[in-house]
Amino acid sequence: MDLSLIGAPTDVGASVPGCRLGPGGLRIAGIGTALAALGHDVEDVGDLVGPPNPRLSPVDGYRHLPEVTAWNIAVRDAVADALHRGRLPILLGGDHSLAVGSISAVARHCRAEGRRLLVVWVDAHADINTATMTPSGNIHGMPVACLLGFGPEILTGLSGQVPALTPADVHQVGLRRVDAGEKRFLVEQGLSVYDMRFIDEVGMREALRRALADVDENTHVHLSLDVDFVDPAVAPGVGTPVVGGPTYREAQLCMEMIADTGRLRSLDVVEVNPALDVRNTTSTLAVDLVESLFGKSTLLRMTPHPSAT
Ligand code: DIR
Ligand code: MN
Ligand code: MN
Ligand code: MN
Repeated sequence: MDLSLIGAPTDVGASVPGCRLGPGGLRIAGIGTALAALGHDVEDVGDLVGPPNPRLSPVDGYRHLPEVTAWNIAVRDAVADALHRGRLPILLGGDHSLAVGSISAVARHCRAEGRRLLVVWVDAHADINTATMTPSGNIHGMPVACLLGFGPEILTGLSGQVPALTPADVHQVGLRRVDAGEKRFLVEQGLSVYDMRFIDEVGMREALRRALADVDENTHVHLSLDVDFVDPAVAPGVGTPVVGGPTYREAQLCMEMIADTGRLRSLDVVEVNPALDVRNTTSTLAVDLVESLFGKSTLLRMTPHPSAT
């Protein structure tokens, strides 16, 4: 496949700084060479440019809304450009607020091409806060709400249509810290959520089997990978770690099952925080996961793997 790496070195959507260093950490961990070694054509468009992190308090429920907006417009346009050129965009974040711009570009692209979009959102958090529910004002806790049409117009409208997504388009996996308002809102909106309790009791395999059940030839799968999805024992370099996450192998199985669909067409890798990391462990883990997404497997195998059906 023809892949485009897009760096977005910012943490304006978070309150813990450091994920602005994510693109550098991921490149040093070898994301480009690893994908090229799997046989892909890899283009690195470099880092997008945007405003610095002013480290201010929230205003009307949003921290740094002008800065988050500027970064998201840059991300949307870069992702749209890659898709327009027939390439598969890989957003190197940066904080998770950037998924608003990334997925808005993908949603617009799918609308224009008549494709069905399915977003797999893997995260410790639901990221479905609104200005009135948020405990922090951090917009990286709000991208799902924005994409579903709940948020500031400047962000909800980035795809050219509000909402960019409907709840049926989103499947969340790995949740284990959901704020009180988010719990109600997830139910109200009817999102499909495979939380850690589900993964404990039923398993990662069944979570992904259900999340991917209606993927067909016309489906564009987008994976939004917040690295705090993985247990912090394995992925320590994140701003908001939550114990009790998937093991290395559970996370890999999730990636492998997405790869097996053959329909992954865009990706966000976000919330890698090298400033909090240990010897670039978290970027290295993220590269391992991305390798699985793009075809690395232990054994030679058919795609989809016969056991996946
Ligand atoms: C918390 C933390 N739910 C908030 N969110 C995220 O501030 O809204 N941390 N996404 O990564
Ligand atoms: Mn997130
Ligand atoms: Mn998270
Ligand atoms: Mn569905």
